[in-house]
Amino acid sequence: MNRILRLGAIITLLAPPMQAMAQQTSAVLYKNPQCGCCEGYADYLRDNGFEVDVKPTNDLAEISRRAGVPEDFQGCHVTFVDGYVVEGHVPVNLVRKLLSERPDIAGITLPGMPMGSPGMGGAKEEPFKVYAVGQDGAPTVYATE
Ligand SMILES: [Cu+2]
Repeated sequence: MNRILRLGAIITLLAPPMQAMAQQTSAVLYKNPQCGCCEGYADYLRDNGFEVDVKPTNDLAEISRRAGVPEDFQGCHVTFVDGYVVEGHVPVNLVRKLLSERPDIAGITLPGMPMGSPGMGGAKEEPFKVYAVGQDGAPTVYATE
């Protein structure tokens, strides 16, 4: 009896961390069928512990626009993660910041395909300007790095 109780206590203690370890943050990434750097970004997220479902589509601009990312601020792929939209080659520390702080915005975007950004390759030429989208009014700078 005593032993069973103790075993129960051990299982109760162990259960929450084991669950947390098993739960990866899952993401859905839409990309143009031909886009290679988009696959690079999906792999980058996977390397950083995300579970990524890649969905090729020819309606990328429309999906992004509907998610709250204006045309001028779009990247080459759009990722939906934990209730937010993450557009383009956004560095993962900013994705984590977004998901932990949970601001009242639709998400963040790194417009275009800046050289040296995650999944793009090449040498970084200038600081990455990541914008917050889906608030009232135009996108604002979320972070520069
Ligand atoms: Cu790209």
